[in-house]
Amino acid sequence: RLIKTFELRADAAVHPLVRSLLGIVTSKRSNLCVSADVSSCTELLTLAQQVGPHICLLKTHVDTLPDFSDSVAQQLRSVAQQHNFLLFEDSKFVDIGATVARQWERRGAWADIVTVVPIAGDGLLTAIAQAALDNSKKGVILVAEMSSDGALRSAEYQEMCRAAAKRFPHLVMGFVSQSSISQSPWLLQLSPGVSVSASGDALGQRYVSPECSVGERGADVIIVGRGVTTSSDPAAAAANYQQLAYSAYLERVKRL
Ligand code: UP6
Repeated sequence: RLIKTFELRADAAVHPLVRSLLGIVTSKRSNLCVSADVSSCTELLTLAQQVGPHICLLKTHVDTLPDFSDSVAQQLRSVAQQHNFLLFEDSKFVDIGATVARQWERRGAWADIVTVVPIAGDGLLTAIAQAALDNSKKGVILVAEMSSDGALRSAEYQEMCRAAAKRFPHLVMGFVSQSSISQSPWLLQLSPGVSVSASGDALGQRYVSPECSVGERGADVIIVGRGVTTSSDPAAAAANYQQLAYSAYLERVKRL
């Protein structure tokens, strides 16, 4: 990338949420997103408080939380404000526009950023753009390449993702991927499948280290779930991933 620092990329950003997120990343010196894959909203709120100082994003799957409600969303928003991070619902919307418009209220409306799998054409992104009346306050991340064993690695699909990002510049903030999808400096690469200790799980997840994810594969933000959530001290684990990922980013800037 010609424009390589987060500061310069924030200046080049089209999407105001990319600017906000990169502002958080540089001021907190954290390009860590914790994936809060826990079993209850009490655990979710506790984890958010514990890791809050160390993250730029908190990622959720609210459809896995039986007790998720507007009140929980509100409490989460206040923790996010207190610790200055954004809320990222990993909705992986994949359906026709009319269906996503219905899913949006429960799974999309409450968060700052959602994920989309853009295989169904533009209807779904149009539905989100219409539902999120003030687009500047909502962001979409396109799932372009997954971390797991056997995942689709298709040049044609990646081109679809790039093209969708171009057609919806005020909505799309970047990609979930394992490699660089776009050269546009204002589009972000978020990469899950990161662990300091494991190489995979029993169900096909594949992990690389934070250094590999950021330094070699081009991640701007790493996404870490169980590496933090299963630790006996989630705050210390998050602090460790934060330090490793941000150092790898600083090294990358020096090298490029
Ligand atoms: N996730 C992946 N890989 C992808 C896309 N998303 O792992 O390609 C999500 C999972 C999970 C988190 O749904 O919430 O990122 C990774 O969790 P883990 O660190 O515990 O494996």
